[in-house]
Amino acid sequence: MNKQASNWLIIVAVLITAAAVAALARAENSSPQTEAHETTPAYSYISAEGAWIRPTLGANRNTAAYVTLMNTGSTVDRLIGGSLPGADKVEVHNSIMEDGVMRMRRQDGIDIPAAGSVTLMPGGFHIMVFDLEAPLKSGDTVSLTLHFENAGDLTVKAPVTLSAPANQPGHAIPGEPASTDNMTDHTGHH
Ligand SMILES: [Cu+2]
Repeated sequence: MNKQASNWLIIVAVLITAAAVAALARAENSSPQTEAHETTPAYSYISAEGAWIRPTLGANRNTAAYVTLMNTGSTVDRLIGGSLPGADKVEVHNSIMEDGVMRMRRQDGIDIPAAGSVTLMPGGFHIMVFDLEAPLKSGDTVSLTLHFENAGDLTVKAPVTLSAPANQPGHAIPGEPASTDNMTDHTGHH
């Protein structure tokens, strides 16, 4: 075999090896999808921590949920809504003090800054849940799905509790009211 022919053989062998490595990499990436992946991405730059939701009070079927949202990405993303099994509607809200009265306003979204985080807590941003089929009781847990403009859907487990769990932002400080939210503000809201 002359030198030129053997050089060609080496090049062909290298190309075949590269193709085989690429095929292997593809095979590893296309592992079978599980149910959970439909709503929760295997990896996302958006993550959530310390979600919780208030129990319903009396005949009221509206409530509010809170969570800390983290963005490890390099661009801003936006929480634009959500869904909860058994709830008619989920909206993004803010609480605003107007003439000494706390009112709630629907928001188009809440920006989660690049490499930053936002904490939803009583008296500020919250996730408003409307018209639940059944009351929520303390001690239960719900699966709350959050819709993000870029990251898509993220489903979090949220315990049903009257105030933020200990060590979570918004946890009531002894001697201070647990919350300034007033759910009755939502009567006639929809
Ligand atoms: Cu609200």
